[in-house]
Amino acid sequence: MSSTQTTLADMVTAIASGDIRVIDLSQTLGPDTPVIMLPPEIGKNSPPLSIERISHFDDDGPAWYWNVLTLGEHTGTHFDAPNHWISGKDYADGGTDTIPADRFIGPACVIDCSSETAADPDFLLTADHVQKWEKEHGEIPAGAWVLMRTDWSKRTNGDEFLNADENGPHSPGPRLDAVEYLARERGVLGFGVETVGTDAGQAGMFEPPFPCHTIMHGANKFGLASLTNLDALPPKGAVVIAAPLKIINGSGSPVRVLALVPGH
Ligand code: 23J
Ligand code: MN
Repeated sequence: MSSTQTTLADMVTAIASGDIRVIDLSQTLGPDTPVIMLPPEIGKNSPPLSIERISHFDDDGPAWYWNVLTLGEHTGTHFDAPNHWISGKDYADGGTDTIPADRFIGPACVIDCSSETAADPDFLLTADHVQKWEKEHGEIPAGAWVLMRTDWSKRTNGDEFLNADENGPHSPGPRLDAVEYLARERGVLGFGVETVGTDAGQAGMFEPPFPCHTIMHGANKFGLASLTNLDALPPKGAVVIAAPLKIINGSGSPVRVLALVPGH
């Protein structure tokens, strides 16, 4: 066997034995899944997911059960493609159907912001914070998923998850300098979060607005939103697989995100 064949064979053996564990980073997707709520003055909103039954072992289909889904591309645990944002709209490989499949797999760097976020729901991750992580764990490699752990996924109540008041939503996210550093100095694959979108709740009022979407997608990078179980990942050493549906010219899609981690 070639060494690559050995690597793959070892991998499936290790998954079967539990030496490599598979951690599901996806939330269950349903009609109650929280969807981002944009102020109507800035744009139209995405509806919640709805499920319509076609048949359930009945007159409409005696031996089969199936449903029709109606949902936005950016619902629940989902992937943001570069063409989702005006800054990334012209990449020939920037849609869900044109992104090369090898870009759906990458090493993960997990930055734990859970204590900061517990103290301040509007906490912003800075470039300085990222560099402190690098001093401890080593340089973020090119092509890495950078995942911001906030424990926000533990807010299982939709109102607490969106956390809006009269001034809009309050949830953590990255500051402009952090996303510039990750996209330009580190060449990451993308940025993933536990919150409803990759930008902070208040980011519509930042300059530029929605810096994570603007900078990451402008650099042909991806986003992952509404992740869970980031507290089960090591700071480095996990491999993340996040492959969106191959929607024609899609701007994103719900996705089953898997992390492979050392089991012992
Ligand atoms: C549309 C407009 C603003 C934002 C978003 C979508 C998302 O967060 C998203 O799901 O990509 S901030
Ligand atoms: Mn999105």
